[in-house]
Amino acid sequence: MPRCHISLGGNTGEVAAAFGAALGRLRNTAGCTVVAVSRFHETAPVGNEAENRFLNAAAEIETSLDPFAFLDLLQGVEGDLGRLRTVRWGPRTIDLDLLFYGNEVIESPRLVVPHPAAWYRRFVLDPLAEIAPQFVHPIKRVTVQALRERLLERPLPVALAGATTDQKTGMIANLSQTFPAGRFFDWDQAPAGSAEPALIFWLGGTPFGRLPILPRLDATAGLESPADFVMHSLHAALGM
Ligand code: A4P
Ligand code: MG
Repeated sequence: MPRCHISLGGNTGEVAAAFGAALGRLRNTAGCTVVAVSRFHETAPVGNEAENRFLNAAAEIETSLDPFAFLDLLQGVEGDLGRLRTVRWGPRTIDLDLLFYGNEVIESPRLVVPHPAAWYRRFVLDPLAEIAPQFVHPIKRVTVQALRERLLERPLPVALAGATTDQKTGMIANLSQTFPAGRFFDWDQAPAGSAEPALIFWLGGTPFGRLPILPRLDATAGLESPADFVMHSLHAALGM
């Protein structure tokens, strides 16, 4: 049976109780075995609307459900628990994301696996590294432990690629002020053979496919602007 990993997150209401209830629901589902659960980590919120600190965790599950049926299950559990609100009209208490479904790579409108942000978010990797340090990311081709450790370097080397030199220079100045824990540079101006940074944010233009697979990250793919995407991703990568 495929080995799956999920992340659990929440920042409203009785989150630890919601995590317990969600794991209980998965344990009681035919075709699902909860193999391991991480500690519950308190993490700094990433993103605009998030204010309260989050609780995050990871779990390993063996399932005979196919990836879409497994996503249906996770969304059903999210929906049921979200309705059990401790605060009336309060926002939902729990977010369940499918990080990995064995070694499968899926890119459909409803489901992207591996979860595209799993490999650079400390709030995902810290709990996941407790239960699956040796699991190899099917696209990045390094272990979960290595993905986490490469984010610990300080200052964290971060490159910008694509767009124009002026755009990158402006962004690098802003980012250097906002994130003293990072060291920012223009990938397209870096001398040949430079060491690979922890992250390369691609801003469009030159071909994405030319960038090294491990650190590359498409900042134009999200719903937010590339600049906001870079900010949020750095918050998540630096664990702040
Ligand atoms: N979807 C596609 N692939 C997947 C997948 N692998 N797993 C689709 C789960 N869902 C997947 O999900 C939106 C849509 O993604 C679904 O329709 C599903 O078909 P959602 O759960 O409704 O929305 P979401 O997860 O709240 O949105 P999003 O954009 O994924 O949020 P993020 O980026 O995951 O951010 N800070 C801390 N410290 N800890 C957190 O856990 N979480 C967020 C949510 C922000 N800041 C945080 C945390
Ligand atoms: Mg989600």
